Amino acid sequence: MIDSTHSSQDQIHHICYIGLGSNLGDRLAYLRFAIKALSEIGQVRVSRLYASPPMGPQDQPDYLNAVVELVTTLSPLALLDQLQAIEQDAGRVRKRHWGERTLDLDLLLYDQDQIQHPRLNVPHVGLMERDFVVLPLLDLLPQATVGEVRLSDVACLQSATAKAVSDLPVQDAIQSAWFQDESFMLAKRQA
Ligand code: A4P
Ligand code: MG
Repeated sequence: MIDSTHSSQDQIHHICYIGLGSNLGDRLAYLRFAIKALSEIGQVRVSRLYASPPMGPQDQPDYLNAVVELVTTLSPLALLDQLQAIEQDAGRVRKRHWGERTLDLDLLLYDQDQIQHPRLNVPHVGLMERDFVVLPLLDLLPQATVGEVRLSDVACLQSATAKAVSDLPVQDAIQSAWFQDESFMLAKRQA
């Protein structure tokens, strides 16, 4: 499905997918902050923006979610360090499992690698069960397969509650804010 590529210096470029979530404070600003920070690590493409009710404790605000494709030379753990640093810079406080957060960055896929490490599991454990991850991932990779499974066939899509903000009627302001810098939104990766 996805494969690493080589630059002219033969430095390996890895194709990674990162799930973004926010449900505290200025959610859109936190997601845009994350995209800007990720674009400083490598080349990015960005999915549509989704609104989703919380998975987990229900006494928390709705989430905004998106997925970023990042092409980077970083190793998986070095990339995780960067993701956690960006979360910290966004004022992330860990209060409770699956609880509210200004910014959550999950490494969903790293090439086709399977990684089991005390700090990192890839593919991300919840990927196939979360419509708010699968839908934006499909924006970027419509033919995606993880292992033997086609993402467009996963069961969670049958009862999806996440909605593309562009499909919602009264979200014009948030939608235009998402697309105000179109240079990195769904742009084609340079060869
Ligand atoms: N870790 C292991 N594998 C990974 C990976 N692939 N990517 C470790 C990122 N981190 C990974 O994560 C806990 C530890 O997981 C990290 O220290 C890292 O070493 P965390 O972000 O500190 O804790 P968390 O996010 O509260 O826990 P968890 O289990 O990662 O929660 P999730 O899975 O991120 O879910 N509802 C909606 N609608 N939308 C959401 O985005 N997000 C969550 C959080 C809950 N409900 C949601 C949403
Ligand atoms: Mg997380």
